[in-house]
Amino acid sequence: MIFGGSTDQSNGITFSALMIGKIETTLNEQIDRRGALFAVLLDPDTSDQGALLKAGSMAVENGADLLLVGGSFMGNPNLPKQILELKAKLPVPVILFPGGSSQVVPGFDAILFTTLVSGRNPQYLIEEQVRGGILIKAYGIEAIPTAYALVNSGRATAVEYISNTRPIPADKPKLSMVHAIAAELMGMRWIYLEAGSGAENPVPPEHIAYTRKATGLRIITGGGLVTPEMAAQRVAAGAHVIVTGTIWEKVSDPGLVREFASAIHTKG
Ligand code: 1GP
Repeated sequence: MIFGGSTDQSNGITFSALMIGKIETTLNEQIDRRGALFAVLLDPDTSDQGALLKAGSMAVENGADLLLVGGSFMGNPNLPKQILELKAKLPVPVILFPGGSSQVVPGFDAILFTTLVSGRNPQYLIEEQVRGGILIKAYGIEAIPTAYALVNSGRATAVEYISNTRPIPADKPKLSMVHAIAAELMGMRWIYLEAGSGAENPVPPEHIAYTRKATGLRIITGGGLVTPEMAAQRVAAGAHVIVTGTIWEKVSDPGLVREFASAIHTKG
């Protein structure tokens, strides 16, 4: 079972926990093998039917290890069909990175089941999860329990505006660390340190380093990463997954994708 509980009654105690699914296991194995993984974020709202597949293929053929699909809004009725096409043609996990419960649609290999831990807005701490959880179970999508922490990137981002939350100050890396510790103790296994799509400044490496030192969480980071050097600095600080999105809407350069891949893959 991908999404289910396990029970153990050997001591007369019954417990139930979210098991690590197939996709999360694959990601963990790949991280061990490659050092860190390269994720490309695709915009689900592209009006051109073939654009998602074209962008995904360019990324994967040149070294991306996984595809994330998501945004603050999703209004594409053809998305489930396009996701199935992506999955059929590309040999990498296709993972939903939702901005809210209304974006949960079938077809994905897995979903980053996020909680906006840097905020204090109950809508993104529990409300969206209650609404989305039942759909995720019904569709049989593997959930990857992920803390989502927004770090100030200079100017207001769409996530900040939409979620009505304040980001963690950029010069306070220990604040990311304490949110990560809390998330780990709540049972989350991953944390996404986010500067926001198209951020002016990416998450400073110190936030990643403190989080890595204090927790066993897998660390994803993204937002404003536009050069392979920026990516390499975050991997050196301890990031396990680097996410890039906006850059590929501006530059469609297979050579640059390969440069990112080799900056991120420190092993293998
Ligand atoms: C956004 O972290 C991702 O959630 C990617 O950000 O679009 O700035 O690469 P960019």
